[in-house]
Amino acid sequence: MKLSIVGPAIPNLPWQPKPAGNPDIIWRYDANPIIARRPLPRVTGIYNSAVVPWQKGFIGVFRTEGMDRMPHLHVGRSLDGYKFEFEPKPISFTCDDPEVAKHEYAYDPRVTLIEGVYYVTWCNGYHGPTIGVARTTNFVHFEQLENAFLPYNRNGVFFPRRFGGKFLMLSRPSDTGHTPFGDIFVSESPDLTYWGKHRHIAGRGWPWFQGTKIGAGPSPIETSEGWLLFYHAVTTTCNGFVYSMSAMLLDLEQPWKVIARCKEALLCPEAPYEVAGFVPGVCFPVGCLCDAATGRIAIYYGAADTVTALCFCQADEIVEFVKSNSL
Ligand code: BMA
Repeated sequence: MKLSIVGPAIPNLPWQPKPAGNPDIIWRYDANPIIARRPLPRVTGIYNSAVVPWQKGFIGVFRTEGMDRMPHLHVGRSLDGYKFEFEPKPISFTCDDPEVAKHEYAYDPRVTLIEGVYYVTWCNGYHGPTIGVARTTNFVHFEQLENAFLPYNRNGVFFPRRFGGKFLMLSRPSDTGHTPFGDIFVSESPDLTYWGKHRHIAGRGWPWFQGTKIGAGPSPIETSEGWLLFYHAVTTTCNGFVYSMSAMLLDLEQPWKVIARCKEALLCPEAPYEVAGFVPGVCFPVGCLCDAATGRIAIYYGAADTVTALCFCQADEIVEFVKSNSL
């Protein structure tokens, strides 16, 4: 299969080849975690965060968690994609409507470049979790737009292009708590204010690794075989939820149609930093860099709701694997 990818070449992508003899499709960076505990004064962890190419390096929106355990969003910058420096203060959004500007907390940000503008989506506390939306062109000024959906919703993720002039966003309707259910839907908007045409994409279910809930990870990657979507898949054990990572392929023009969906997890919590932390047993993919020239993919994921880690895969290998190991 000769796979082509729509997106930028990222020659300085963080990358480590798969170790010889490793049978996995996704492999971990050997110096994980890249963002360890206590990354800023009075911050207990940075995890579940998004990174994009920026000038000669990288920039991102990061989820911090303070000593009060409240999550906020901070800008972080990096030359090499491994080592980040963080703004000590949370992002201060400008917003025309004081009602929309009220937010109680912000977590799990995604960043998507659409037509030269960076859109940030996150889980926004507005009478319960919903999807906050903001845009920026410089990562200094952020304009907050309408919340995309009614509470309760999480894991709002834009597609990186419009479809017939409309924006498309993935999301996962939820509840106010830790949500023992969850499927992935897509919704469209002509103007980022009004959202509709909600379509079901994929549900939780068989087999067990995704029996409880699933949610979109980073923005889907456009490939000649379909949109490659990494997602978190949750199972319930006698000790609570366990979050793994898997992938599916969506139709290029009607992305609510699933072309193939992997029948197993591609990354399960097993490294020490994934199984020990504030919430043991969590691999939560949120940011992704894909070098269109080589098909190399680097995924930023939160580990154990405590630290940020990196893993890698090759686009053609993962697409082939998902297609030949589909449900
Ligand atoms: C989800 C979100 C994520 C978190 C995960 C595991 O509901 O809160 O931010 O990583 O639970 O605790």
